[in-house]
Parts: sequence; C-alpha cells; structure tokens
Amino acid sequence: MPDTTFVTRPATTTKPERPKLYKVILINDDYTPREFVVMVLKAEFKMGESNASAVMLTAHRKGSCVIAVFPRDVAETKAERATDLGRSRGFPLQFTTEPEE
Ligand code: NFA
Repeated sequence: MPDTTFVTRPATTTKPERPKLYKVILINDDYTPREFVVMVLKAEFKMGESNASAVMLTAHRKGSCVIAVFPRDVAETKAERATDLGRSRGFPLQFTTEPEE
C-alpha cells in the first residue's frame, strides 16, 4: 500500500491574474502608400475595407492609431509580421506595441 500524503488547501486562495493586454499601434510615415497600409491592416488584422481605411486615415492625420489589443505574444507577433510586410516592399511602415494601462 503506497503512502498517501494529503495537502490541505490554504485558507485563502488567489484568483489567477488576467494576462496584461498590449496595444498594437500603427505609426504614420511619409512614404508608405495609403493603399498598401490598408492592405496590411486587412491581411494581418482581419479588418474590413472601411475600418482599415478609417484606421489608416487616423494614423495619417494624427501620427499614430491604436489598432487592437491582444495578449503580449500575439500583439508582438502581429506587429512584427505587419512591419515585415512593409519592409519586404521597401516601405518604412511601422507597427509598435505597448502595454495597456
Ligand atoms: N502617410 C502615408 C501617405 O500619405 C500613408 C500612411 C498612413 C502611412 C498610415 C503609414 C501609416 N502615403
């Protein structure tokens, strides 16, 4: 018969923290064509045409635009993939991430 050890649960339990979310931010530049930005937003962030156009125009006018929030690894991967799409075509298009407050 194996020995069995019973471990009692602590009187107080803590709920697991909800993972912090990260914003993906589109940065404006003077060189990437508007249609290319829209294409990247549709391809990488699954936006429809009108939403992608609105986001692109907000970044164009204000300098940047928050696109979406995701868990850290997802946000970083998407920002990297989207930035790489621009780089592969010789554009300085940039997507960055930052933690939500
Ligand atoms: N400012 C770019 C242009 O006028 C378009 C653009 C928008 C680029 C948003 C990057 C981000 N061609």
